[in-house]
Amino acid sequence: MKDAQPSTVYLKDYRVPDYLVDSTHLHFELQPKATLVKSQLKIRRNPDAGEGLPPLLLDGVELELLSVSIDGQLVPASRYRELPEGLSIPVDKPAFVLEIHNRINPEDNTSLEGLYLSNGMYCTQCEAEGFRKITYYPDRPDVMSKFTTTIVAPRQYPVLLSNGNEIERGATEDGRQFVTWEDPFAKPAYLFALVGGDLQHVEDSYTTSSGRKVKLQIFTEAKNIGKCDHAMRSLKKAMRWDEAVYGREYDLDIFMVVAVDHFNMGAMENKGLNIFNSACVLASPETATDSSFQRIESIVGHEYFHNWSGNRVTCRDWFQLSLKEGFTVFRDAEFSADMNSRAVKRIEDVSMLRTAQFAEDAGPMSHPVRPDSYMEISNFYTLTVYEKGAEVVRMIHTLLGTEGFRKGSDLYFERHDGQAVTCEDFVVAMEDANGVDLTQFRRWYSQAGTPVLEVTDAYDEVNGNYALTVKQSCPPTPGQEEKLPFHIPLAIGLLGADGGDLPLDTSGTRQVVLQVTEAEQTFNFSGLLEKPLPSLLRGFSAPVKVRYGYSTEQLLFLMRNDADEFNRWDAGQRLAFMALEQLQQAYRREETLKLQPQLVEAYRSVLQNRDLDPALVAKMLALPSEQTLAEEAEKIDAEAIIAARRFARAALAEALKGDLLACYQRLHTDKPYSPEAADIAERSLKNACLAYLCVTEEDDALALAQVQFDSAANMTDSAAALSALVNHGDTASADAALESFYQRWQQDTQVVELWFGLQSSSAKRGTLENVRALMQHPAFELKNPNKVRAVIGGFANRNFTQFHRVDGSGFKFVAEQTIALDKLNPQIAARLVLPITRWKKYGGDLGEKMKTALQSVMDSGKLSADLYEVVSKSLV
Ligand code: 0A1
Ligand code: ZN
Repeated sequence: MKDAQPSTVYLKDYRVPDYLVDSTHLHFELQPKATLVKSQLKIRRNPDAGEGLPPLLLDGVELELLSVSIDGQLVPASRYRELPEGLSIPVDKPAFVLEIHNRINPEDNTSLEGLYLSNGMYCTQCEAEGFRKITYYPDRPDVMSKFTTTIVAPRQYPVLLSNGNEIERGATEDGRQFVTWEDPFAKPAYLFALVGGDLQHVEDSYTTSSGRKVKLQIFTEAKNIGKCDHAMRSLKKAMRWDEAVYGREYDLDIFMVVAVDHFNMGAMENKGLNIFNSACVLASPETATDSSFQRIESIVGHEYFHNWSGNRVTCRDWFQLSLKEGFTVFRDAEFSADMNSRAVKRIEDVSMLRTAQFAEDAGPMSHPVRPDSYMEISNFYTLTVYEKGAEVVRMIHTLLGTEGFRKGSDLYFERHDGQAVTCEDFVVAMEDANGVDLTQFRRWYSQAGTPVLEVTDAYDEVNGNYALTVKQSCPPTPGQEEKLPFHIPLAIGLLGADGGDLPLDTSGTRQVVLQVTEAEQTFNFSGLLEKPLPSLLRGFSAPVKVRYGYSTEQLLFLMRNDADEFNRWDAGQRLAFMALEQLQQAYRREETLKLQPQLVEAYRSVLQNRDLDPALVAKMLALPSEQTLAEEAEKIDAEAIIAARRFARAALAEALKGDLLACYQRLHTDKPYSPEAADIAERSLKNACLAYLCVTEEDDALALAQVQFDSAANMTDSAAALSALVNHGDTASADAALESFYQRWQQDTQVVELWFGLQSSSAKRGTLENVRALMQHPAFELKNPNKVRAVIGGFANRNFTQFHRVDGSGFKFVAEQTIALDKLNPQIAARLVLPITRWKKYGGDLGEKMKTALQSVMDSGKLSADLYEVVSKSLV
């Protein structure tokens, strides 16, 4: 925690580094409370930085400095200055070797940045600015250096890992052992990693397209060694995919993955030594659900893909974070789409974007994909930088086509290999390779907010002309009152009365990407023999909101006929949204609630449609979440949202129970488990049916859940049944199921996390009282981010009903926990507080109560920079 008020860093202030580091030799002597770090840096004046020899400024936080030497000569303490955030050393020659010795305390490091201990295992997390918690260094991504690392440790840590290749190992005179690693690729400090522990590993190998044999290893604690196969399979698929789709090969002889229980994020792409949150790498059919299998595949892919998009070509400064993250999320999404159902993957990603990213973009922390200022960079690992950033890359892909995009990425990697570059460099490579001008498109990087497209149309029967008029606007965001028009690729088709796509030109094209570039623009189509129904924004071709006055009948028609599967789903969502709007209004007027019969019939025909991918059916049967409804609302009326959605779900369950049961029974077979896409799809539909059936709270339905719970041979079925019992069963059977589940799985960290999350996010079970009780459970640990996310995060983010209790107790609870957590782990505290920062979107009393809770965080005393930034920006 810093003493002065955190200061703001601006993109416009970027300057090249004064000094470069040609090589970095690190020497660690691991000890829980006093690890000794010796670093030897070959430093040289940066020729691009100007004249003279300014003092050398090194970043360093919470370090105990022992000594400083230059070219073998001890520098007296009176010569250098220790600053609150580092060290300033006078320089009198343009090139020299600097040696620094310092001590750190991994055991007391609960921030999980720098070097820390997790269940007795040493590990590091250096992105974004964690390396400065290890030793004094120019901790910025445009300083790239070749690292060698020696780790010395007592024998109880037999596994000692760092980046690159192992070049030496042996014993020290006092009986400890050491290992030396050398990474041949220059890299910024944020990609450094070290691991030391008593670990087991599984091993495999991969031969790259040019014939290089790469050793693949996944390290875990012994008890988890049986949970590595899926990650290993995913890794090999990712390596093959990157060769096939991007022509990118792996470049070292070894690739290692380590699973760690205490981790702030999902995983980290350290060069040759990826470190993963255990929950994002370990899986077995008995202990992990299908969605974790899929998540692991995508995260393993993501980290692996960073080897090129992030490591070989890295970021110049942290404002460029989306350069690596947006691009890599796009790459991992395409990888997942190729491995599984493309439409379903798109639906999942867009659902998340529409709820959480749109909400972020409309809230107090709204920022462009390339932010222009920050107080604490950790706060900018956001859905905007990652997911919207990926949408921006996807739009470039849409504009250039698959081949054009590949030409652009080839040029980008070739031109910038070994460099630290900017989002601008990425766009320029795309332009240069294709001879296009993306000047206006660049606004996606600099303007925040979600654009809105108002679409109207007119058909002229006499001459067969159809005119589609698109008006774009974008709401103001902090610091950006006015927005210039975006360049928006709008993919559309026009449906005829038979449900097929009409030809849009003489060549018979049936889908076009309209280039929306002006505030208002009309697109004309001629030769249409009938009035078409537009299918807009196919595949969600841009991260925007589209308004078009569809009638219920038109949406039903699109749901049945649209050639674009994504838009079939989307039509269903629009329809459900309209129905839920009506219910909310009726609720506010205290009228009797009644669900539109057309919606029920639409869901019935989806359920009966055996031609559709079952996973798509499952998605189409799901009503928009409460969070989605809240995001769409002008002002959030939590009570009406809860009542409307609960009523609609119950009415659908009641009306469709015959079909739901038939579908459930058809899909509930004793086929052995496999995590293949087709099987996952069937289980997802089956369990969606089970959940709906149990909404009726009828004995027969709950009995199905009980039988499935008692006999499930995989975690997907077991967790789905448990969830049905917890959310809809009577207290006694829910208690019994939860207890037996815990008894069976208490040794398994990942399953216990699931067990926590299932309760805290339950509208019925996850009352504040129960959530507080879960925090007293022996398996809960405030120092472990996964447990915090499962219990407190599950309540604040996924339990709309209990979190929004009218007495405001949910908000107060989140505020209290944020304050407590800030003392241990500022990054996690700054995320946990987010649900109570959106108070302006709530009307009246609830909004006031939320603001009061937020204010109490501000008034609680000295906050970390991370938390201060979020809270202060949300109170204005
Ligand atoms: N680069 C990682 C994300 C990451 C960022 C920060 C971390 O620690 C605070 C950890 C991981 C990724 O995109 O996977
Ligand atoms: Zn990433």
